[in-house]
Amino acid sequence: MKLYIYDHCPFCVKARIIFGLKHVPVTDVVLLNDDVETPTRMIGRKLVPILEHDGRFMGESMDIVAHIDAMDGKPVLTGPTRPEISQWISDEARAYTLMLPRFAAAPLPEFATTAARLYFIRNKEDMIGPFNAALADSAALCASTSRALARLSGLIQQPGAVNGTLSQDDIHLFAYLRGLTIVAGLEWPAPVWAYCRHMAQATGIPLLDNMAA
Ligand SMILES: N[C@@H](CCC(=O)N[C@@H](CS)C(=O)NCC(=O)O)C(=O)O
Repeated sequence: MKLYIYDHCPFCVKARIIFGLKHVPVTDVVLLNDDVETPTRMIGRKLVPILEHDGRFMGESMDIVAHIDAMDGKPVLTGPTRPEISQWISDEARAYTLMLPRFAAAPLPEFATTAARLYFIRNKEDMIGPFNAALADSAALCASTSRALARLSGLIQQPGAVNGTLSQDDIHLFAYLRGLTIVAGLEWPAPVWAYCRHMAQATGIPLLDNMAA
C-alpha cells in the first residue's frame, strides 16, 4: 500500500495514525504541494491523503482510517467518542492561523521546490489572508490557544487515549495537536504534552517541535 500525503497536513496525519497504531506496513509518498496532476489522476481532484491499495485509489482521511481499522477484523478504535472533544477541536480551528504561516516556512518535503512552497502560500493566504498579518497576531492567538490547551488538559483521561480507550477522537485530536507543535511560545500543560509524546511514539509520527517557530 502507498499513502500519498503532505507531511504538514492534519488530514494526512489522521490516515497515518491508523497505520502506525496497527503496525500496518505502508509507504508514505510525499507529493510536492504544487503537483496537481498526480492526485487529480488518482481521485479526480487535488486533495490528499490518498491511499493506493491493489491498484485502487481511496481519498478521504476517515474513509481510509475506517478501511484500515476494519481490514484485519481486529479494530483498535473501539472506544466511545465524547462531544466535548469534537467541540474543543472545532472551537480551536482558529489556531490554523498560527500553524499555516509556520508550515509555509518549514523545511517540509512537500515544499522541496520554491514553486511548491509558493503554491501553498498563495493557496492558504487566499483562505486566511496575508501571512504577515497572521504572524503579527501571534502573541494574542498564542495566549488564547494556551488557555484552550489548559482546558483540554482536564479532558485528557490517559496519555494513550483521550477517552481512556482509543477512539476516533484520538485520530482528530492528535492530528490537530501534532500540527500545533510547530508553534513556538505555547504553554503546553503536562498532560497534553504527555498525550502528544505518547501518540507520536505509538504512531511513529514525529511531532514538529524541532522546527517550531
Ligand atoms: N475531507 C478531506 C480533506 C482533505 C484536505 O483538505 N486535504 C488538504 C491538505 S491538508 C488538501 O489536499 N488541500 C488541497 C491543497 O492543499 O491544494 C479528508 O478528510 O481527507
